[in-house]
Amino acid sequence: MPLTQPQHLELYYWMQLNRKLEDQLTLLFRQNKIVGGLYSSLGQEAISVGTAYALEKQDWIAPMIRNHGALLVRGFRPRDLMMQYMARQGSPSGGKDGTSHFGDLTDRHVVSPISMLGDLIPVLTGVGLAARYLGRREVALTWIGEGGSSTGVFHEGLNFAAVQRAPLILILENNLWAYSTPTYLQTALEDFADRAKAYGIPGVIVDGNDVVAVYETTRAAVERARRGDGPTLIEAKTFRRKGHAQHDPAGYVPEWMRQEWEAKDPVLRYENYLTEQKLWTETEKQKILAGIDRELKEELAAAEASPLPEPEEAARGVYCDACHDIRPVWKRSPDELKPPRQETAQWFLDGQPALLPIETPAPAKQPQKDEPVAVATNPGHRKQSPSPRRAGLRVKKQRKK
Ligand SMILES: Cc1ncc(C[n+]2csc(CCOP(=O)(O)OP(=O)(O)O)c2C)c(N)n1
Repeated sequence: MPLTQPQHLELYYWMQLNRKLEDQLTLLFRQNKIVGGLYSSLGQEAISVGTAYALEKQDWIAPMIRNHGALLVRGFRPRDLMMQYMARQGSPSGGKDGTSHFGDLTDRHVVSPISMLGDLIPVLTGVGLAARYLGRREVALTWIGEGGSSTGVFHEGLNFAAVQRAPLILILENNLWAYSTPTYLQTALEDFADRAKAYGIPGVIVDGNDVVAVYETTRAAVERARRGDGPTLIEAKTFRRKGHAQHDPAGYVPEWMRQEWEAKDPVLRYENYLTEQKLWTETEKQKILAGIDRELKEELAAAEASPLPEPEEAARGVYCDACHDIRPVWKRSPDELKPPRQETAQWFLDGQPALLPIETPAPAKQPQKDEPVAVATNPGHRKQSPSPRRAGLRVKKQRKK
């Protein structure tokens, strides 16, 4: 369904909130109020916002360091991020973490980031599969940089998601730099979307600086995943306009490249689009911008009012001392949800197979006299390779009786 006019304006609001919040966080960093690193998504706002906006409330995300916009779309407030970076008591992690390691499994369906690049892929695959086991049509989405796509777990995770037709969407943010490593030293591929071919899933390329294109591409992948047709890898082409984090001046990035991408700024581009398509007036634009400035002022005041945590807090929650309930919440009977004890699981929920049906290929027809016979008898091979010779199998003549 195409975006309505209010939805177009909402997208603009989220992109500007993402950008202006990060401007504010940069000021806090310069004032020495931020504990630890600060990562910027300048120039990548259309990806975080457009992808998260394509999801429904029941869906799941797991953000990475450049996905502040997605956290905002999912319902975290600017003060949550400000307090988190300033390690204040009121932050989602109670002041225990300086970056974005927090989530909300109950209401917002946000899985906390994992710093080890790629590890969120199998985790979110598991989240999607768990939803399917529970009979819920929920989609799981996570992001990875082009650098992170060279880890082993990226490939293991995506392969597993593909073969299980998990409702997973993986957004590969190709911002041309993984810390100081350019893409041409990262892979011999031209397009990272081509990684999908190895797993038999669609690999789609989208202009990551075009929020409407990002939204529409993600929406199509969401619908596909919800139908049960499996994962999609979306490569969003963009550029990292700042260094890896605040401490990195990124002197290794050529000036021409920086300038070229500044001209493609996603927020400016979207402003021009809204004007050309007559989707807003100057008054509406100014109202949105003034509202964001007001909102951020209030959010900052609330965040700064939160104290630092008590020192004793550091010792709490290191080991779980029954501090929280970690028992599973069974919405359905455990017997129904645990796989049955048998070698080949045929497990049904609501009349539908909970695991992918195991398709046993039909037995091969009896060979005629003098017809070559494939020695390798893996039925899977036979199913996919009509000609044993073409598939590289050893063939031998059947012995005459
Ligand atoms: C498995 C693993 N290796 C190395 C790192 C250290 N590290 C953190 S971010 C980063 C660069 C990531 O680049 P990319 O995936 O392209 O994402 P970007 O920072 O460009 O958004 C590296 C090497 C890590 N966190 N995990």
